Amino acid sequence: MATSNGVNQELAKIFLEMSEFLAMQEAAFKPRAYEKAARAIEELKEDAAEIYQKEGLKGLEKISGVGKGIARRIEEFVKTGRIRDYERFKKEMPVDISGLTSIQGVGPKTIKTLYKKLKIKNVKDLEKAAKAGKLKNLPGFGEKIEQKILQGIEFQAGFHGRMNIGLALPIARKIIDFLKKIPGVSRVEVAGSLRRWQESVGDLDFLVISSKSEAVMTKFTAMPEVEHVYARGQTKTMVRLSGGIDADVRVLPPESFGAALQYFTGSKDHNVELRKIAISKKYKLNEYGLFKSRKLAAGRDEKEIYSKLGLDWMPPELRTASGEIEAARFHRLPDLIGYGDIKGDLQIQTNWTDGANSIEEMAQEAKRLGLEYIAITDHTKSLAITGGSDEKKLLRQMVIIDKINSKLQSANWRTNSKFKILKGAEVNILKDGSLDIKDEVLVKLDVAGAAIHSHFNLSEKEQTERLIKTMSNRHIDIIFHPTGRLLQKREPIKLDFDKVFKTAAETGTMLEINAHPWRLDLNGELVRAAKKYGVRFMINTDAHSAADLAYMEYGIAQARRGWAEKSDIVNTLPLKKLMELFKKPKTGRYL
Ligand code: DGT
Ligand code: CA
Ligand code: CA
Ligand code: ZN
Repeated sequence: MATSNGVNQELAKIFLEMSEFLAMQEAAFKPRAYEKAARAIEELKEDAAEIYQKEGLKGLEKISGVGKGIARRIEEFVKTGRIRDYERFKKEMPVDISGLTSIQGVGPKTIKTLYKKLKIKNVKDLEKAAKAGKLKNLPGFGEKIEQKILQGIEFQAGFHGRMNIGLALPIARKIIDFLKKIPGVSRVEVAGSLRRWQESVGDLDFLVISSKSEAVMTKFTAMPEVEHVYARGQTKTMVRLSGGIDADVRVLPPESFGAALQYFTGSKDHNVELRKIAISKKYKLNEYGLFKSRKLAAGRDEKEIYSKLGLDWMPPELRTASGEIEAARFHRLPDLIGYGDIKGDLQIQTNWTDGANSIEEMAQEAKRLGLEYIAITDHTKSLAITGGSDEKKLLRQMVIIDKINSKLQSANWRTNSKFKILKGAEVNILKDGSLDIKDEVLVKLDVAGAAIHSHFNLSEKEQTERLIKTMSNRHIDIIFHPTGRLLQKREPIKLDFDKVFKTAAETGTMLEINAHPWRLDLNGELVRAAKKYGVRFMINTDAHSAADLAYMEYGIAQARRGWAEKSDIVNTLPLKKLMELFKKPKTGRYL
């Protein structure tokens, strides 16, 4: 989880913007270096200023991704509160870089042209210019790009006010911990879309049992994160948090807590179906309880409410009004994969390409998290901006992984544990579905994943044929982040999912449930559709730093929203079983 460390956050933001400024100047390697440093500093557990005060420049250089030049800039920031190079950039081009780059199709070079030619500084200026038709005449632009930029702006506006789950969950957890410490509080839960693990949330809904409601409201509204208090009452208070999201707190008596938890977890549609069942059984159901002729029949416990209505209790991830109530009535709910069931992470980037940490560091953190294995899957050569591996570099990496594994083995023997690093790659899929790494090298990998990182705008037919061709390669074990979407930034590629899922099952290719909170790809809905074809999945974090390995839970949540059971997810297998599976020819892996 990212820390809320102020200096680190500020430095990370500056370095990220510097990387964009440097990219505008078409500096060859520098932008990537600044981006990596930004990522490493953002996820640093200690305060960069403290590191500098204790250990000086040497201490800063120990941070992965931080070299001499960047260390000196951190020093400058700690001493003077500013970085002159950054301020020079900002003066030359006073634009809202992070706002503008968040629009699909707008990169550093575009921003430079937009500013130089039209003085566009932010998304609002950009929208105005695009609507006035001023972009199409710029060098290298044209009608199509103007339309694409407008679409990108509209696409982003569609998310207005909703927050990605990867940002919302850490905030909610912090508030839960805070509320739990208030004297008199005996229980705290978050309900709503967050409890259902929806990919974005509109607001946070906290439910509290406390003997002293006044104290809860006073402490809650005085939290440093609270930016504005909309309304404050005895049982309900509504605020706006500095992260830009609203939060409600309700203080409840224990005898109706279960009813409130059920009601405020939703979804609305699920509740509507539930209420219909209640009415058919002559009950009345609301957030205070389940009543029969004014008498409370159930309320303290969520399970009790479902049970009185003749239903099995179901995890919140399933409550989407899409058949779960019917399944609960006939005791046919799936036995969902659990949050502790994953044994290994099979998509991990390292500092061999665009990751922040070394192979050893990633292994160490994975081991600490209790995993049994990881696969190193750095990008391949046609993704040049990441420094992707060619065949020679991949073979070199395999030798190094063997060495690290034999070191690990002796450590395993001493500590009576097991941990193994598998050799993998995230092979780039070319426009026609062929790959940028030769089969004779792919065959040497333990796990070969393939992914689309370019040509996102092909037609559905072309895109589907492209993926089918990749899946037909007998060395490709899995398709990573199959739709390529980036939440609030890039739409999924167009695919004929029936054909894709059918081919996955026929060829024995696994599909990824990418756990990165900005991807969640496949998402729950697609997982459920794919499962009907018998598709098997892997849940991976796509970690680009050691801290990212914690993203696994977001992927598990999507799997659960897709009704997936443990047996549907291949990386719930212990290492030995997984390797046995991968030794089989692909077509035998679904049997
Ligand atoms: P969000 O905040 O937009 O991400 O989505 P939710 O699901 O958290 O919705 P929210 O915060 O408006 O309300 C929390 C839950 O309260 C919702 O999931 C179901 C319940 N609820 C709210 N309003 C109604 C309503 O008018 N009818 C019913 N049946 N349930 C409601
Ligand atoms: Ca909500
Ligand atoms: Ca709400
Ligand atoms: Zn990728």
